[in-house]
Amino acid sequence: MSAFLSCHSGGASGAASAPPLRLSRAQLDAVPRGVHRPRFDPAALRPGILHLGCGSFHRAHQAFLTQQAIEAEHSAAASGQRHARPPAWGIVAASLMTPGTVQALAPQDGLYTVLERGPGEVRASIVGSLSRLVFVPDEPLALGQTFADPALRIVTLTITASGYFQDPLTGRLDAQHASVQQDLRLAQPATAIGVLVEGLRQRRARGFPAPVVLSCDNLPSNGQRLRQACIDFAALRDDRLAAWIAGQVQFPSTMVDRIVPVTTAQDREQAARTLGLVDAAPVSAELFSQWVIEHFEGERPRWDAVGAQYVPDVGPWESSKLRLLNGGHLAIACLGLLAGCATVADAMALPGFSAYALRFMLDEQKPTLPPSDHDIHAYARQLLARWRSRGIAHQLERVARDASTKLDSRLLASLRDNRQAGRPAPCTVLAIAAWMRCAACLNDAGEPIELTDPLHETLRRAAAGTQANPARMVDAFLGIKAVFGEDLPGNDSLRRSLTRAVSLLQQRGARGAVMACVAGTLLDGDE
Ligand code: CS2
Repeated sequence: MSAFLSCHSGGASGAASAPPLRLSRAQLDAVPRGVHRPRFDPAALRPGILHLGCGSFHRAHQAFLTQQAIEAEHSAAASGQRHARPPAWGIVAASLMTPGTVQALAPQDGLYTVLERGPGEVRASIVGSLSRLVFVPDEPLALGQTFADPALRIVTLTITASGYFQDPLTGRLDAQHASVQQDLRLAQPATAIGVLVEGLRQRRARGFPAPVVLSCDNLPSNGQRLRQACIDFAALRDDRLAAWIAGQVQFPSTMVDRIVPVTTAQDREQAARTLGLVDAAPVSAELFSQWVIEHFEGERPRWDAVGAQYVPDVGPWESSKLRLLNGGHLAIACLGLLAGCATVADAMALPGFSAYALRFMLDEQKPTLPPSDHDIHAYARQLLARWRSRGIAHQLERVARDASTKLDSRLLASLRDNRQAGRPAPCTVLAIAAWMRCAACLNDAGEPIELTDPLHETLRRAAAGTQANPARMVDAFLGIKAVFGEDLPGNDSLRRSLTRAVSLLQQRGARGAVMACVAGTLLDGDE
């Protein structure tokens, strides 16, 4: 596996004035020994997987583990045969909306560096599992060719919640969504769901078996959601296709976990120093990585040989990850942004934030988890250590991105459970109030916060003019049905709790409010 390294400088060419060369297959031999290189010939790798949404998370998680799985299988098969071909699990990595990653990776033959940051150490590995890169708008026919290859056996996706176009209240595809409507008019669809359904249509038309489709997004029951989105989309075109998808395509749910911050100029500099080559698209990640996959039938890379777990029901893993990790992240992000912090580690270093996060996880999220034998206390302690890790500069603005689509599964689902059980949840209420305050895009010191959100305009309108009046502000936000549904806006006790929390944030700032919450002076409901 990856070797530990100490960074060094210098270009591969050796000539002081020559510009450093770019990472590519031709330069692999020039990479220093301390850096892990693919243990197979990336040029000989034939594709077997299509990935939609080629962002940093995919490259630091599924593509990285797939490389290790290929190596595990290849070294077993190749012992004694020097020229054995690597198993056909190369990834066709497709970006649907932004060309940046594909453009950066193309001159590098798809190769890039993963910098795994642990306490006081960085491991560098070059990943060669991306066998083809596609920016879909530039190559509209490329994915058709991929689906037409019977060697395609698995499709994976990281498209975020907003890529599913699902009505949060019904869980069904929002057929009126402008992107869905546009896809229905196009011969070559542009959305991930449209592309996937079109690819499945072609498989059916050719009489090929359907690939297994694995959602790798942080959503509850992500496999079922993706299945429903595909069936609903297909039904808008052809009921028989919808029935075939329902009957023939497996959509196992998965839980994916690895903290992957946005790549920075420092990451690129570190990759260049380490490799002696320019890598325009390295990714930085924590050492921790987890992948839990629901059982399915069919071929797959040896993911289980490199740490992935197959289980009959992903539910317990998914709930604790969404509610403790992602919910905790969102709470820390909203409060940390108001407090003027840039990263998760910065926020976790503020007084009271660790105690707040622990209370949020153990007192408010843990009681809402499905029964399991998982050690949730150990999980929560491990999360605190992961969040405090100084090596990982995980931007709060990135965690809070698209927060309106994350609130439901990370904070509101447990809030509903807690209210039903009569359990107060002041930490959760404070996090939601902080999210409302963040929508005004100013922190406690009056400095700007940069947030992107599909409901940006709606949020801005709710925040406009209500800043001075917490009760009006809470009413304006609770009225957003796409976030709070039909039930929560009418809940007077919640309205009062949120109003108290917004007032507290106004008066004492996020730092003071967190301290008050930890001290037990922020009340929720009629406790
Ligand atoms: C984060 C996740 O941005 C977010 O919503 O909570 O990206 C988180 O870092 C990953 O899910 C960790 O596996």
